[in-house]
Amino acid sequence: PRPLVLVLGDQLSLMLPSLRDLPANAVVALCEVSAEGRYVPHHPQKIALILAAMRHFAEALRKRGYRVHYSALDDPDNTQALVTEAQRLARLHACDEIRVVRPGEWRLWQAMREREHATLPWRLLEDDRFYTTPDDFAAWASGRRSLRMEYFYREQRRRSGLLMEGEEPAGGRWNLDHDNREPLPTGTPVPAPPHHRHDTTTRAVIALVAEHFGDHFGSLEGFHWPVTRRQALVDLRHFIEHLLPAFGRYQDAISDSEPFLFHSRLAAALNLGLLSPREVCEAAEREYHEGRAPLNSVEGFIRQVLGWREYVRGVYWTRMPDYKRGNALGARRGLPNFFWDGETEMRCLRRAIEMTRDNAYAHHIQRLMVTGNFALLCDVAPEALCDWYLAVYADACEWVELPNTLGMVLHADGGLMGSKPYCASGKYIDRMSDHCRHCRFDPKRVTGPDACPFNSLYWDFLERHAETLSTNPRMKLIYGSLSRMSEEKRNAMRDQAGAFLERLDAAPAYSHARGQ
Ligand code: DLZ
Ligand code: SF4
Repeated sequence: PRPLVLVLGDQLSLMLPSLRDLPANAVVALCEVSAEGRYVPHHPQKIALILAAMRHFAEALRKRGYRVHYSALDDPDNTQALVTEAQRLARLHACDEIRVVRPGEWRLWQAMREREHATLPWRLLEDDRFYTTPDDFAAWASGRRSLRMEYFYREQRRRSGLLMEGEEPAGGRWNLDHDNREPLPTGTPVPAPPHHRHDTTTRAVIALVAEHFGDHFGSLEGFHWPVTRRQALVDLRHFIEHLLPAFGRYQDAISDSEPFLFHSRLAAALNLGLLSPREVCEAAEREYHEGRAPLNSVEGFIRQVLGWREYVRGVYWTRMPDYKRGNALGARRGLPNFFWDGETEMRCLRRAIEMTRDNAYAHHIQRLMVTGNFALLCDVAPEALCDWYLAVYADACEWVELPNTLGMVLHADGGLMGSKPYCASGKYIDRMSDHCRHCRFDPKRVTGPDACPFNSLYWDFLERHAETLSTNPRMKLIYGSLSRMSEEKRNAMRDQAGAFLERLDAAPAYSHARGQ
């Protein structure tokens, strides 16, 4: 047999199962295709990151003696879609099968699986770059009524031995989240992220992306992503030495001026294959054992990688394709136009969107409690918000983006992942950030021209969805407060929110949303 091994843009690891035990005549293919850049209008930095990392990875493979065919975006013969391009290359090199590791998206997985028995057959291999496979997750989930991440995570701790003292969790507690909710005190210095020098390959890719995808939302200027394993390791070391100790405390903080705070920003490198989850978890654990980072930081970080990341991937692969159609709250609104240009007077939203435009990144709590919370309160359709998150974040692959957005942010999976929606009023944002100081709205007012829109939207959301949410035991307290409010106050809030939503709907559609 003579296989063509297709390596996708988010599979850039030398440990990839399809690269092991290859016959000497095998051809490894990497394909830059415009279809993958456009099915949602990806942020130009995200496309540049993937293409630059692919080109560097192809070089690394060649150096190790692999025979590589690299389809560049502007090759005249390029068919510009992954499946057709792999088939073209297989024929070109007289290969009799195409091997590929499970891709990160149902759409591609399905297209490849349909060709398993074709004349030129596709062979799908399991991706073992994770702590768990979809089968492991299915085995854990079977027979359980609820799929709470916390129980999955504890089992992962036991299985991996991370932060374990015998049978017990290190420090006596599984979860130290309570210590991880401090706002950032004014003037706290935040270490600057490492800057990677752009070599000729990276520079060429940035120019190529500007030419082909320059009309997409997002700036290319501040491109700072690691595009090789070596650069990714520099970022890992930077996180471990300079950010991890304070990561826990300020995990939920939001800053008007600092886009990265103490977050690792390692997700993009992890999701592309430049780093492995094991090496980052083990590096963090070491800091705890050597006394250089506190347990709340290390546990918080390991929970994200060993717990959440594996958990959402399990949810994705065991629930697709139905999962993507979930819309438990019947949300139908289109995405507000300012998600594409930041033109809003709401300071917190404006800054989250500007930071997204500049960096192809916003941290977890901006995604969940600012842009996400706003979309939840306004009944934005899951599909519209999910497409936006998938497009604009450098780390977004559908397996991780979809459950986080549709399930966690929008509660559109009916509570499979989260026991209650993460809805919050302006009070929360005011407590966790310094945005409100720079905002023309007042987070303490609920009605009137200066009132923070989050406040009336919050109560109006709870009223609109009372039938679905008020019986939820975790929402009891808040529905109690709502029912104690006077009819007059409730009417005023309803009017305030209604007028806001009307204005939102009246704004003209933004024509560049899909790069037209
Ligand atoms: C996101 C992306 C982009 C923009 N371009 C490419 C590409 O040209 N070639 C490629 O192999 N992969 C690309 N990707 C990543 C794929 O979309 C990704 O592999 C699937 O979405 C599965 O996660
Ligand atoms: Fe955001 Fe409201 Fe604060 Fe303005 S007042 S920054 S809209 S939370």
